[in-house]
Amino acid sequence: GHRLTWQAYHRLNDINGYLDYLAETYPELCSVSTIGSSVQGRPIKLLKISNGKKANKAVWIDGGIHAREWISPATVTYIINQIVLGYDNDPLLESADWYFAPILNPDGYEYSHSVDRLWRKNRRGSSFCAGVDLNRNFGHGWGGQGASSNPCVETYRGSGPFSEPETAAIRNFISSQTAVPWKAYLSFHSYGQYILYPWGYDRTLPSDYTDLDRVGRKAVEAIRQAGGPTYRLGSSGKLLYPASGGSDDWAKGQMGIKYAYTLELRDSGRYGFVLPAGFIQPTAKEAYAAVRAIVAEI
Ligand code: 0X9
Ligand code: ZN
Repeated sequence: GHRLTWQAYHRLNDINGYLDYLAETYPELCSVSTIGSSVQGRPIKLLKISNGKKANKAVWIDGGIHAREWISPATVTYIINQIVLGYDNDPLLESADWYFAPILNPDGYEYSHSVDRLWRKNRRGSSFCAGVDLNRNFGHGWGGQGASSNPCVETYRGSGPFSEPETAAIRNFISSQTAVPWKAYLSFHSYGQYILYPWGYDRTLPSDYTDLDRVGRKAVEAIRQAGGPTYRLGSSGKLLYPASGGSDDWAKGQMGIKYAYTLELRDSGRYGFVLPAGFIQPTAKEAYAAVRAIVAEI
């Protein structure tokens, strides 16, 4: 294992090597496991950061659901680094058990590095109309608006809910941890600078949306305090567009994790998905501020 730089976008093996490095270097605090395998057999790795205190709240953070959104895994690993280095003597960090899956779509991520920079889906199937949009494949309202039944489309939902090993891996892991008191589910995407909460499958709001809005406002404020741009806040279905089968809807609707958010990182369209590496550090820094603000409130 080895460290990362956050001055360049790293390949899957380097990111997985970084997780191994943390588990080797901080064995009391960090542990790595593999929660599943991709269509092409690549491991989906999970890093847990915990001091073992029973009263801790549990926070899930994932990245890399969409292959081309490289700022997402870069930001998630940056947040991991900040938490590990700052863990001792920071009551906010110590009050949580942290679960990180930085790259949920490893096949697509590698494909976007080696073949097609703008690849989005996983790598199900062969060259002709390959791939399932993993963020249309989760099982809450699967098959509804904003998801396609056509494999040739960028938002192809798959043959059924959790048909893909990548979405099944996270479903199996989170639903197996029945004793874990999940409080937040945070999924990092790009781009657009949004903090989104359920529902995404249509324009309705959850009954407790005022809580999600209040905590989301703290995150928006923290990003601005950290020197970042003003992120927009709202429900996915109303602020962005209705899109069914998303991970956030599943986390809230099926797993009962109250504070479920999708964070759309920088930028607002100048570079879009092809955000230059020089933006990794400012983007990740403001995202870490947002995570702290959310965890402080829940
Ligand atoms: O469309 C998506 O999957 C997300 N935007 S992205 O540009 N990263 O593809 C937004 C997902 C919001 N959540 C739900 N629709 N459930
Ligand atoms: Zn995305």
